[in-house]
Amino acid sequence: MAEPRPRVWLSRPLFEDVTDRLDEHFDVLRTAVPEAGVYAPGQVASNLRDVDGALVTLVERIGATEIAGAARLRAVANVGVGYDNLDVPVLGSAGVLVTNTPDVLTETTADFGFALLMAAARRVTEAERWLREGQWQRWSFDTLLGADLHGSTLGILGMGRIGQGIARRALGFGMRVLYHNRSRLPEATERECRAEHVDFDALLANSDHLVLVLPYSPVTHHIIDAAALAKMKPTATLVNVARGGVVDELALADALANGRLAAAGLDVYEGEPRVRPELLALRNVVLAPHIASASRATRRAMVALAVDNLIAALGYGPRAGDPPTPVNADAVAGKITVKR
Ligand code: 8YV
Repeated sequence: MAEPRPRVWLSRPLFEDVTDRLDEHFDVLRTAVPEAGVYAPGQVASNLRDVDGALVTLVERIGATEIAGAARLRAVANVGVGYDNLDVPVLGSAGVLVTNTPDVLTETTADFGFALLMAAARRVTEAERWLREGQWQRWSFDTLLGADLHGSTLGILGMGRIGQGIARRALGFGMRVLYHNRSRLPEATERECRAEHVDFDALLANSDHLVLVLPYSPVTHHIIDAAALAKMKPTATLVNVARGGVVDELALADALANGRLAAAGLDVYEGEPRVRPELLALRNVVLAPHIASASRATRRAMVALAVDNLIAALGYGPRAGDPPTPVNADAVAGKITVKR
């Protein structure tokens, strides 16, 4: 008798023509996204109970509680380079392979980091709102003055692939680039990005514009807090395309409201999709709903990579047993059974 097909959970509709490839190998459980947009932990747990794999986005949080009854689960493919929604150590010790989608979104995310930076520094959304409110007749020579990018100093906190993409873009604007990272980059990469490694305090003090691109973890939680903001120039711009949790948003709102920071551009928030009223009330912050990777081509590429990962992680397809971008391959080494 033929072996039953593995079952996988697809947590939400993505690009159907891309995710349909899962049906070639698996029985796919497609669930309706709750009205709130987010599954409750109990719903995640029940959707994981009888499946061998899952393809999820950062909105689905999976840890010990969610996998407690998931005896068959062997792989979770995350659509995103960040995977702070997944408790990787817990999943690894349960023998579950985690994969993510790096590289395919690097340039698109770097583009958007720059878009937010320009919009915040040059007050683009604030200016549009002012115009739409019919205030143009009040124009004076110093209306909506912003900060230049060209010739300024750009700080980058977190110098991975996306950080380097932002540094390369800054070269075209004639900016001086400083960065801070857990580990210093190889000299050749520093030369290519014309980026100078500095300590955290020097980065804060010397940046005219600071872009956050570092991974979120307990170590980076609220790394930009009131004390860090106080070390920045009051004329500076802060951009966050990392995770909301790296910034103490109340401290940020306070600094923006009280002239201790000129402007901010945010794509990510602590507790998304909720945005703090303190931020919503401000004019000098550009707010985007977590869309840094959201170009048509890139979002498709992310889903395609996640599908490839899941098929391979469960032992099927041309890369059976060798998913392209594993996160915790060591934790499950030798445990993937190749089917074909
Ligand atoms: C996506 C992201 O919005 O890749 C990441 O880590 O934050 C974004 O690219 C997200 O992953 C969609 O699930």
